[in-house]
Amino acid sequence: QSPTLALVGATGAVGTVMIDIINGRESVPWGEIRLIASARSAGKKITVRGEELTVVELKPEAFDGIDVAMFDVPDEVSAEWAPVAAARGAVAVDNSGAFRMDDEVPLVVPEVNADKVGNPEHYPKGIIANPNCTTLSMMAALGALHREFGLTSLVVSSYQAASGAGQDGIDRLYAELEAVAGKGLGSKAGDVRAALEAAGLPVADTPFAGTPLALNVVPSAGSYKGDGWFSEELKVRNESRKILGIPGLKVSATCVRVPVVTTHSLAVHATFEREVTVEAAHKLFEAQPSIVLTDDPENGVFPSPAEVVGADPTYVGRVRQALDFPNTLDFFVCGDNLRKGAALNTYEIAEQVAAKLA
Ligand code: 2RA
Repeated sequence: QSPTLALVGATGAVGTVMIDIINGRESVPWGEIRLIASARSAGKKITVRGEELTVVELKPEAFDGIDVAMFDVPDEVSAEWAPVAAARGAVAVDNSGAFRMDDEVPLVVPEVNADKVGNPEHYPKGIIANPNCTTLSMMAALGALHREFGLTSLVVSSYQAASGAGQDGIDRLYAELEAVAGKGLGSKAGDVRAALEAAGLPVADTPFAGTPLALNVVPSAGSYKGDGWFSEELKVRNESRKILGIPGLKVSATCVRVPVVTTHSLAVHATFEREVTVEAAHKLFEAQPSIVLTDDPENGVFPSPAEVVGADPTYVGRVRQALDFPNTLDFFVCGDNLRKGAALNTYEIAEQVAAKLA
């Protein structure tokens, strides 16, 4: 009998992309697919693979008969409900931050550590976690390089899209762009903020740390964690170490929000134990099906978010040998934060679990 799948958070921003991914698959391993959401969205009809499904309310019974339950909901909802799904016999694949650093919960990127999905002993709580989209965006590339050359340290700057802050982030960016367009702003400190205030868009209300995002960049992502660090930067450090299996990996990240709708970019400075060349890195990237190498800077060929959004692979370019650091490469990656960064990786984990159940 084919395994059954539940999608919790079916009507949210990532849940919607998830349904798009399921509908776009040539074939799926699933028998029943069940859509689950809060009471507010229960009763909605959504077409999945040609069949109109009714969204059911998030309740313990909603997990009865389910083999794999994907969660695309806020941390506190996952923290409460993923264990309920697991107790009812499902393997919960969770895209929230609730379990990522739990020692009994593997943090999985199939290209890097698919072995963690192979055996239920690896997920004793019945929960598998999906990484944060910022970390995820560089993992396929770093995993390939680490296997060959042994990663020892990582310095990362992110350029994160507004949709990382959810639908509110997208709506806010569009509203700000509309309010500032065609006014010749951006050459006097405070003029963008003043224009937003005048347009009835006070910056105090934004998901971007009380700072305009239009015509600007904002060096603040996630919540402030003390000692100068934001949560997003600590996630990059902790999650990279866990996924790559390098507990002592030296990592320093600066996470910055930019006025891009969807697709996170990262400038990566990675140092290895062994000598690494651009040619060898190119070969590894070309051999990795989930990476597209776009690296001909002289002719203007490099990844950029507006050209990558909506695509499944990670785009890698600007690969170069760091001039003053031995065994070190600098490169630039772009990945759709709602697809590989969230829905797609979660779905790929679910597919791998299904293959083991079959
Ligand atoms: C962000 N990484 O971009 C977060 C979303 N999970 O804000």
